[in-house]
Amino acid sequence: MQVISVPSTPFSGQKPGTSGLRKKVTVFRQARYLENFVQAIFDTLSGQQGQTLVLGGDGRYYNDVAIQTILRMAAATGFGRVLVGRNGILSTPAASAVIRKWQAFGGIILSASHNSGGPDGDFGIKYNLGNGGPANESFTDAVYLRTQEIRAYDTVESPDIDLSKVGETCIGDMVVSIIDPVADYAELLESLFDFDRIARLLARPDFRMRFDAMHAVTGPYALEILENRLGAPPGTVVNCIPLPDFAGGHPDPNPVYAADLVAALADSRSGLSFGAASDGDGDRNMIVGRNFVVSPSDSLAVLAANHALVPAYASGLAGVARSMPTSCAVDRVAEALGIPCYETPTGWKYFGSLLDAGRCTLCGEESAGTGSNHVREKDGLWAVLYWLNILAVRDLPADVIVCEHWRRFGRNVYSRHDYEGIEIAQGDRLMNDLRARLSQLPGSEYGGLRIATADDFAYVDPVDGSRSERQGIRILLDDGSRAVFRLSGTGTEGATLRVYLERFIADPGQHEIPTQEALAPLVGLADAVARIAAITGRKVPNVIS
Ligand code: VG1
Ligand code: CO
Repeated sequence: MQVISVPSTPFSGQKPGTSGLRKKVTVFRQARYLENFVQAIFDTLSGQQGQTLVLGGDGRYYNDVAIQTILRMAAATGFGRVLVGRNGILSTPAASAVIRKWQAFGGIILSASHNSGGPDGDFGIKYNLGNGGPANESFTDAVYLRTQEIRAYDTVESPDIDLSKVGETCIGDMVVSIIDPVADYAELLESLFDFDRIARLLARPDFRMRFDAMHAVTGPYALEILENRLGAPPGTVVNCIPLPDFAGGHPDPNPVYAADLVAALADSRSGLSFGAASDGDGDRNMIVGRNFVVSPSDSLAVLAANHALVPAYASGLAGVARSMPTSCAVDRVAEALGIPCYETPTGWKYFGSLLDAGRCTLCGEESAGTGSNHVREKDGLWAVLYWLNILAVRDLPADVIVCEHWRRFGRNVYSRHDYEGIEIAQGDRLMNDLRARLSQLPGSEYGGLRIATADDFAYVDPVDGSRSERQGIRILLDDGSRAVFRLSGTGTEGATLRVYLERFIADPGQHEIPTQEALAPLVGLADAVARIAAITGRKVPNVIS
């Protein structure tokens, strides 16, 4: 088959962020935009000839078009086989599972995750390595450099492939295998948890759960696993049909965008005892008890503390890892278990080397991401099944389990305040000003709170020694409270300032204090120190999670 080299010129700004390249669909639809980026990935790889690539996405608008383009380019660069999810669908954790199971060379995942979709929404693309995890910073930096010097991309002439049926076809010498997107993943999850016990819980008349797929990719996965394999009553999975625009919603499982689910669990007439949701590409999870939203940081700590109840983890955890802004709740569990706890920059790509080296078993982020060494991505349904396994064994509601956890370990009261859509220049100015004043902050006082230390988080990977700078500004107070500031690396419009707030309360008598009330003095300090209102003009955040 003849490879056609199509002349091209670089686009500015094709720099992958926290999780791949994310832009508006209108940007991706420009001629040669996607092609340039894919060619830059293929140019950065070496040895892909004859190898297997995994390809799929969250089904959002433009997924189908992009898959056809990438298939032709994969044939041109010499891949021997591409495994594509039927209809171009693969959730992020499922893609990771497929890469690992079939020992693929790597994978391309098409998703902008929790960002909105549709013709005016967002699209995204990222490359995962043969371990099933997101490519590390040195790879994404190399891809970016390549996008800046690209002169042509390679493709072949070939009609679109029908992606709707499982089976094999060819583009030239390259085999295109269309696979069931759910099967390998469901089989893997079934091997980790006590499905019989979870099935018995789901059959109980006094236990009713709802899983909200938010019209995103987890619908078919949750239907197969929760309703078909575990026998949950029909209707347990809601909003289960993936739509290219997520029905106009924001597929981000937090109390703002999944407000319906939270409200249903707060209403005793619903009869629901447990709720869960996942995001656009199926790697995030929200866990909701009766009138109780579990903070993702607490969730990670609870999963770690209860590992002995879950078959795959019963023999012990090698260690745990959390991103720096995630609360220190899991650190306390690690200490009690006598295992290491690693603190990494934000983004799942930093967990890969720790997992590969066997240094940690569970990892998580405050942004509703939790996962383990079963894949190299965070995994929404995995977290839900882990919780169900715990509930089934302990026979207690989720809220009681969390409150008991606090009594044993103390409570790390935690919240993230997002200021979305501020001007890029304002975001940069705020961070630069703060960075410039870091050395003067220790010892200063705001509203009775005293700053002990302040720094800009840098990380040295303990396995490969690679260094990542400027990963978030941390302000630590005398009483152990923290405020962390960073700019989002996944947004597509303006800048988003994230302020992460944490305060430890040991006294069980104070554990019931509402989160925002407990954090109010710290919120005041964060605003004063970073001059948020003064620089951005915003007095309050627009998303609180
Ligand atoms: C956000 C989260 C981060 C997460 C990333 C990708 O990044 O804060 O914890 O890893 O999204 O998640 P940022 O740079 O916007 O803060 V997902 O579900 O988009 O793949
Ligand atoms: Co996601």
